[in-house]
Amino acid sequence: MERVYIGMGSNLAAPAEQLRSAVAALARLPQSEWVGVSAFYQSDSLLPGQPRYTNAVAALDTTLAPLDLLDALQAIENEQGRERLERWGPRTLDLDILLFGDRLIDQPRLKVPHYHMQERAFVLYPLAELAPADLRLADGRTLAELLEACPFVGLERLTTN
Ligand code: A4P
Ligand code: MG
Repeated sequence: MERVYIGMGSNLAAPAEQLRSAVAALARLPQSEWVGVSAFYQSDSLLPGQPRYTNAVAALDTTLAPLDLLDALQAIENEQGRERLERWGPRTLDLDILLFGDRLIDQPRLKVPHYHMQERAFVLYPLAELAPADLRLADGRTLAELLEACPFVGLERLTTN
């Protein structure tokens, strides 16, 4: 079993509802054991002019191969009505593999750790609810160090999931 962290984001069609459905779908993945989900957080889109996002991080233990997990996540995105009209466009559901055990993956379809996660408050703060502070990312920095360099600005932690 390897511990996998999955970043979830939605900014269309009742985002919190989208994340709740995604949690239910992730908990049913084959060859996998559910670990848990962070609180939900709201923040403005990185791209101006888009609706606000709701984000969270989920953790599971899996024996799925990385590309099989990616296929399963994309199937869940598609089931929840994701239309890929433009890259970075608004979306009903985005599921990103943030970390996969301690693997470094650099394939055309899959790069792990997920790029830019080191700087994104809407990834790091929910991740910190599930992962140990001494978790080391690929570049050798710990989660605690990344959080220190990433102010909790513009994030709103919701009290109910
Ligand atoms: N891919 C490569 N590596 C991975 C990985 N680790 N996990 C490939 C998942 N997929 C990975 O993804 C495009 C391709 O990336 C996939 O086909 C897969 O093979 P996508 O989900 O279709 O495209 P995207 O989501 O538009 O791109 P991306 O790069 O995931 O977008 P970002 O950078 O996540 O930006 N603001 C806030 N507040 N919260 C957000 O969540 N998200 C975005 C989207 C912009 N602003 C945001 C947020
Ligand atoms: Mg994505």
